[in-house]
Amino acid sequence: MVPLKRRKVVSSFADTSGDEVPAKFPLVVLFLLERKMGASRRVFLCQLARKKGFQVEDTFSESVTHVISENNSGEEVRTWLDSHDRGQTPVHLLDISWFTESMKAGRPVQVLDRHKLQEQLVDETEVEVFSVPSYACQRRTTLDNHNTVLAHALSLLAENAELEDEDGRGVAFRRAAAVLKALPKPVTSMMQLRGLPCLGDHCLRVIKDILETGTSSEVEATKQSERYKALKVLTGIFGVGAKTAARWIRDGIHTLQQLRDSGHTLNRAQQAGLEHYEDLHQQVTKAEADTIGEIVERAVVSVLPGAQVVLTGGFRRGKLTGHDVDFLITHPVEGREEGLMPKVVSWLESQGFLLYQKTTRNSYLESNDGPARPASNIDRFERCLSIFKLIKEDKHETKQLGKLSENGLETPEDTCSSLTHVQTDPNPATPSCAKGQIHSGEDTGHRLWRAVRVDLVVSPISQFAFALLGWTGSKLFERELRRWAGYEKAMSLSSHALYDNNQSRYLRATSEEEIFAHLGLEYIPPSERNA
Ligand code: 8GT
Ligand code: MN
Repeated sequence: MVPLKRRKVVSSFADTSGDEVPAKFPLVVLFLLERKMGASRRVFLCQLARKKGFQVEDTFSESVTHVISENNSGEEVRTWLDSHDRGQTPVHLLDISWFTESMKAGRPVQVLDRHKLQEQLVDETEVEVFSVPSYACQRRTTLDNHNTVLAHALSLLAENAELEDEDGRGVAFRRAAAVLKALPKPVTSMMQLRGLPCLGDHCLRVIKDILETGTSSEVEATKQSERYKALKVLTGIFGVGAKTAARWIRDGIHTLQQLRDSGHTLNRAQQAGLEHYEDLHQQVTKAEADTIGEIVERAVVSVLPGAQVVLTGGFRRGKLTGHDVDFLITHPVEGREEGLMPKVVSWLESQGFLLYQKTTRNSYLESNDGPARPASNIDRFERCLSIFKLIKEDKHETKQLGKLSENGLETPEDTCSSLTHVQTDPNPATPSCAKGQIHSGEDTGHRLWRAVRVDLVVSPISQFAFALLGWTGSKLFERELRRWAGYEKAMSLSSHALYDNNQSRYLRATSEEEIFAHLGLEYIPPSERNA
């Protein structure tokens, strides 16, 4: 027997004329499951029960006390229930026999064992019910997980919500996907999910669909939808966000070609994004990230000896590929990093490494509202969003050319001079010639370079630990850290600092470990922040 909890007693209901009449049996609220019963039989039985003075709900709700089904197993009804209210609401799960006997008696008959659905066929003590902490920053999430299909499905719905500029829904799906990624085993039954955090009705429906049929109709429909495809293509252009893409779609633009033909004015970032579209959609490998790291390091130490470069983002979390490469730059002497970014950018530009760059100056030095409480979540470091020109390390071709140095790195000037006879591009190393002559439609197989998105951020050493934590990700892990800090600790965390509202002061930290300790969290290493 499923225990009945006290619930709000419905003491009246509307009769067919719409008038409120006192309920004959106020403690009994029926719900008839259409599954296997059929819609018309259900309508007939509901009318019959109402005529006899029973309260019958058309849709399942908290107030239902008796669920009646026909030809369903207890497990089937339980699964259905789980997908509706997380299976927490105690109700009688009854066979139609209880209903017919009650109709005959003109009152609810006593619930006997033979009326109850045999749902204990599955011994609940043998089903492993999962449990995970609520915040992603309290959990260890590695790159591998036991529920990739479910997590992918929910991530796709998250992506779709974000593409529709509905960030709240996006975060809800991301949180649910992260919970599934953190489970110790594959999910095989809805029962295992009871009591898990962040799994709302919508997510449970999707999971149930996949467990029962192998796919989710909603996910499949989303993937096929023209709007999703168009939003994905258009926001896939570097420099194009959800709002711009939606505007273009309203103008009838769904493809890159339609955008090119439309005559819409694109800003500099979008032009570069469109020009290098295909390259920027190729995953960046760890080897490529390391090569770029060596170049950035050369740039940084040549303009400021002693300065340090750290690979952050997904690669620091152990990912083998990424959509871009993120670096954090600092100098052990506070203040020496000031003005570093323009010099690094000039060096890289002079060497022909940049196809595009936009540098934002830092704003934390000028502001007076304190570094931990910026007006928005966007941080205020000196930052450079760029598109790098990376010489491909093709062993075959480089051997033929015989020009690469031992570590596979070569200055672009060398490449340029050595390649003039095999490329139509007279000077492929300079950004200007790349811009003029390379089109995104070009067969990249014949080119000896590729475009790669690279983000550079400069931080003073005093903020370095916070910046490192903030730029390592994942995005959800960061969001959860800030939520934890705010809701659980009355602190505010940013990529610049940690402010303790209780003590009205900033908490210093020189390592990520110290920040976790300030937050009262167990330290989670980067490779386990893949929420
Ligand atoms: P990827 O493989 O797709 O590149 O995956 P990723 O490296 O994890 O994602 P990303 O989009 O490159 O972001 C890397 C980290 O930088 C994330 O933790 C993200 O939260 C952080 N990040 C931004 N922009 C900003 C920003 O403006 N301020 C701060 N503090 N962090 C940011 O992407
Ligand atoms: Mn990244």
